[in-house]
Amino acid sequence: MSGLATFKSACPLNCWDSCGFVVEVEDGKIIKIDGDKEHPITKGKICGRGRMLEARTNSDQRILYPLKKIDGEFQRITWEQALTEISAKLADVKQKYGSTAVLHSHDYANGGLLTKIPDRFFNCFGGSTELIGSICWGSGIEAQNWDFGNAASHAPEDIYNSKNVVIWGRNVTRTNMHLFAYLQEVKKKGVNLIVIDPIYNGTAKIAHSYISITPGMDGFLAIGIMKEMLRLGLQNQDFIETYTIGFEDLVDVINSVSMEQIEEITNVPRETITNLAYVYSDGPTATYMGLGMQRYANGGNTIRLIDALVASSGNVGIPGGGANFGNTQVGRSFDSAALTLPERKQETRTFVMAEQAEKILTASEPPIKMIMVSCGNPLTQVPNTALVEEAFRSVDTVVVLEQFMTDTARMADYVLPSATVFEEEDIYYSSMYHHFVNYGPKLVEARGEAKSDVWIWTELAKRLGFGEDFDYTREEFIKMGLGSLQDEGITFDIIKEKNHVPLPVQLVPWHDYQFETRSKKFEFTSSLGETKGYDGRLKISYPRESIHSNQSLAQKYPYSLLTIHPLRSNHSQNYHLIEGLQSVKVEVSKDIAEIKGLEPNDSVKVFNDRGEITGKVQILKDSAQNIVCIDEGQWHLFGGSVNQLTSHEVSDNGLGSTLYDCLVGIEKIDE
Ligand SMILES: Nc1nc2c(c(=O)[nH]1)N[C@H]1C(S)=C(S)[C@@H](COP(=O)(O)OP(=O)(O)OC[C@H]3O[C@@H](n4cnc5c(=O)[nH]c(N)nc54)[C@H](O)[C@@H]3O)O[C@H]1N2
Ligand SMILES: Nc1nc2c(c(=O)[nH]1)N[C@H]1C(S)=C(S)[C@@H](COP(=O)(O)OP(=O)(O)OC[C@H]3O[C@@H](n4cnc5c(=O)[nH]c(N)nc54)[C@H](O)[C@@H]3O)O[C@H]1N2
Ligand code: SF4
Ligand SMILES: [Mo]
Repeated sequence: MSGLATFKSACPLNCWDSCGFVVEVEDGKIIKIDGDKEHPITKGKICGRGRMLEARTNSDQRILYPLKKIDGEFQRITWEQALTEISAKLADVKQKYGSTAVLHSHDYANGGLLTKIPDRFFNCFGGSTELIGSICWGSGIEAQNWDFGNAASHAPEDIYNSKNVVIWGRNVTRTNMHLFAYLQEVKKKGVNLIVIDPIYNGTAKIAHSYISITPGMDGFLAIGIMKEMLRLGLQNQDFIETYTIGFEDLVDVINSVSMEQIEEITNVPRETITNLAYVYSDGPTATYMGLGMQRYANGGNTIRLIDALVASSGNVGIPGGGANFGNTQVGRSFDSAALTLPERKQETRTFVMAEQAEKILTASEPPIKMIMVSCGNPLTQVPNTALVEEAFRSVDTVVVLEQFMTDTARMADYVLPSATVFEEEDIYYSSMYHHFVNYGPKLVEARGEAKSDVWIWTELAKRLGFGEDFDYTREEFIKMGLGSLQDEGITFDIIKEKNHVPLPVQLVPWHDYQFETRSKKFEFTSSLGETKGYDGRLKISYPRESIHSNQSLAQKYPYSLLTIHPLRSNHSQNYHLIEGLQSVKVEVSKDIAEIKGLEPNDSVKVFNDRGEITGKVQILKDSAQNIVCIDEGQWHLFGGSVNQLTSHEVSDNGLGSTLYDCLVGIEKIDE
């Protein structure tokens, strides 16, 4: 390609918004990224993380050649050597220990359909140790599977039908900018906007009410609202009687706790709770949950109690309502099985994602002998960094497919250079918010010797004797994944032509009240939970690290550490590229600043039994008490990941993390 040209493309980042792009290319180089005004949801607006993909492609820090660590130093090797050695190691491990001695460690850093290809690779390999659940949203998705049978959100425009909107623990201005645009719009039209969050964030600024809450206690607030609803007779009795099961179990829970206890535990005044009962009964009321509040030991139960509130107030299945958490109907539109060939695996073992380090260290039959990492940076992002590091170091061979020398890549034995979004063709979507799939063409050649992940898995497959399973072009793979969507007119050609195409999902989920649970009803008491060996009832439950559940720990470490998502980086992806991000910022609530005598820019250490991190103080304008907040994603080079402090214990329904369920101490230090 020569000269200047513009093309439509798509953001690949793991984000609520899945934006449409317009990309300028000059002489084979990405020059600029902007929003596609014709995208029906994202409407020409994109965030700085999207724009930074230009720097991520052109940066001189990109990894451009295959690397092998020899005597502790990385040396450039040829692709032939890398692929031959890695495939020989895979074959050897499989032969000696079985294929489950290989772990595929990944997250969801790229929203392209073809990021499912490694699953095809490992299935055809005969199986592997797979990660299940998610440190991101595992407990909430599992909770909604228990309640509704699936996690589905209303289409973005459905917010126009709402009378009230409750933003419950979602940091919309930072993480979900197009929802923020809708909020600004509906607010002008008179919608009542409420924010419930321990931190007074950007969204709280435009809300009619900001309700600060003690972290991890949202389930109690939901119980309080339902208690007031029942006292005042405001619940939707018709919906409860016709379309739900288990309400009587919920009533037992509601009756087991007093309003005084709820006020004390949540630190939300009774009057506010009563007002919320009216808000929920005088709908339609849309609830947009974030992922923060389910990263606690009681996170699944918390989301289930909020679902229960939304359901018992009659806000399920109606325009303008909804218990919006994730939107997995989007991802489920695709034919994953055709792409990943699950029937090909002969053996399998699963580790819950949050627990991968502990499992690596304790696995014996077989032990983990090799780890392949793609689309993830576990040494920074997975909780309990010290344990993750110990686990990864204990394994004979670690191979990382990467674009940059991340903390994880740095400790690998082989690093394979991966192409970036504009260097390969794919289609992109997010199962978090809207239901449009976007087209992303190949716009430039991959730099240096970087290759697409699909190419890397294909070359390894050929050397391991199952090359025929990979003997397809990218286009053929994409068509495979489109599956029956093609019969509904959603073909690859149409996606290419239109750039963004709506998937056939329910725009108002559950409008027919046909739930996907076993009873086909909304389940206050979950049969799926029971099938999995849990008590399927809702319950009273606390975070693992709180004054209510562990008094001595709370005396030793009195402050709640929230480790929320950074504004200018998707997780760890931009810290090395933006100078202003290369230090640790420790935000503290005013009460802590007062007690500890902290001023802005003071140096502090934040610590608990798992680790310690140092940084510079900023004081939160408004928040719940006893809050310390450090953005996640920081690199070891610039002060280190806050996950040095977080716990790898899983949440109550087993598939999520407890990243925010973390008590710490804080002290001023001399610099
Ligand atoms: N800028 C930016 N945007 C992103 C990302 C990013 O890294 N950077 N990552 C993307 C990804 S992968 C995800 S999962 C989403 C996450 O999107 P969000 O869910 O919006 O983000 P989080 O940072 O997880 O936390 C959200 C909010 O939860 C609040 N919170 C924490 N604990 C509690 C609690 O106990 N109760 C209540 N009510 N609130 C609580 C925090 O104060 C914060 O305001 O963002 C996506 N968008
Ligand atoms: N303390 C704390 N920890 C957290 C969170 C938190 O809120 N607090 N949030 C959690 C959440 S919500 C999430 S989703 C996870 C995210 O965890 P990760 O997905 O591991 O985080 P990223 O920093 O996005 O790292 C992804 C890496 O994948 C690489 N990458 C991007 N695209 C590709 C590709 O196409 N191929 C390959 N091979 N590599 C690619 C990037 O260069 C980057 O280094 O972190 C979790 N960790
Ligand atoms: S990171 Fe999210 S908001 Fe930003 S451009 Fe990408 S999809 Fe849009
Ligand atoms: Mo996430």
